Amino acid sequence: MIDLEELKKTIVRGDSDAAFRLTATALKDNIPAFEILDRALIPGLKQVGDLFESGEYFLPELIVSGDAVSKALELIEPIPGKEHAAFKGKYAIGTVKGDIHDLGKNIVIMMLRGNGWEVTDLGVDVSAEEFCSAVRTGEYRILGLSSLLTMTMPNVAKTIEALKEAGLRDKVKVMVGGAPTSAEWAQKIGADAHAKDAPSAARVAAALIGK
Ligand code: B12
Repeated sequence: MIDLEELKKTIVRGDSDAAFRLTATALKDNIPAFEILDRALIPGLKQVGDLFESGEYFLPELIVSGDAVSKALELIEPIPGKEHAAFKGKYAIGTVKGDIHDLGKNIVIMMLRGNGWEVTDLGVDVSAEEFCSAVRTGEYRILGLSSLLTMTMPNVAKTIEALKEAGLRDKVKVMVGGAPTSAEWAQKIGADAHAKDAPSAARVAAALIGK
C-alpha cells in the first residue's frame, strides 16, 4: 500500500515524475481521488506556501511544486460524486485578470464534472470583458470566479460590476472562491455564493440551482 506522506514529499520537493508515478500507484491501490488530494497533494502545496512565506522557498520552488501537482492531476479527472450525478447544467469558470493560479480552479472543475456539471474552463488571467463575452454567448447557469492573490480580489468585484453594466447579471449565478476570499466578502461584492473548497463548491452549486 502506498504511503501518501511520500506523495506529499514529492510535491514539496517538486518532483513531477515521482508525483505522477506515486499518484498512479495510489489510484491502482484504490485510494479514492479525494483522499489523494486531501492527504497528499493539497497539504504538499500548503507546506510549499508556508516555506515560501518563511523565505526558505522562492518562485522557482513554487513553480516546480505547482507543476508536480498538475502532473498528478492529469491522472485523477474527474472526481466522481457520492451519489449518481444527474446532469445539472453548464458552468463556466476562470481565474481573474492578473492571476495565473489554476490548480485550485482545476480541482473545483474535476469535482463539478464528477457531480453532473458540463464545465467550460475559461483559463487564467481572464478579463472582465472575456467573462462577459462567455456569459453572453453560452447558456451557463453558473459563473465561477477564482482569485488566489489578495491583489487580484478587486478584479472579482470588477467582473461582477461588468456583468451588471452589460445587462448580464440576471442571466447567471456567480460563485466566487480562492484562498484569500470569504463568504462575507462574497456577499459584500454582490456574488450569489462562496465556497471554500472543491467539495463545497459542488454542494453550493447544486443548492444554487435548487438541486
Ligand atoms: C503553487 C503556487 C503558485 C504557482 C501556481 C501554479 C498553478 N498552476 O496554479 C505559481 C508559481 C505560478 C505561483 C505564482 C505566484 N504566487 Co503563488 N502560490 C502557490 C501556492 C504554493 C499553492 C496554491 C494552490 O494551488 N493551492 C492549492 C489549491 C487546492 O488551493 P486553492 O487554490 O486555494 O483552491 C481551493 C479553494 O480556494 C477553492 N477555490 C479556488 N478557486 C475557486 C473558484 C471557485 C468558483 C470556487 C467556488 C472555489 C474555488 O477550491 C479549491 C480546491 O479546494 C500558494 C500557497 C498556498 N498555501 O495556497 C502560493 C500563493 C497563493 N502565491 C502567492 C504569491 C505571492 C505568488 C506570486 C505573486 C509570487 C511572485 N513573487 O511572483 C506569483 C503570482 C503570479 C500571478 N500573477 O498569479 C501567495 C499569495 C499571497 C496573497 N494572499 O496575495 C501565496 C499564498 C504564497 C504565500 N504564502 O505567500 N504560485
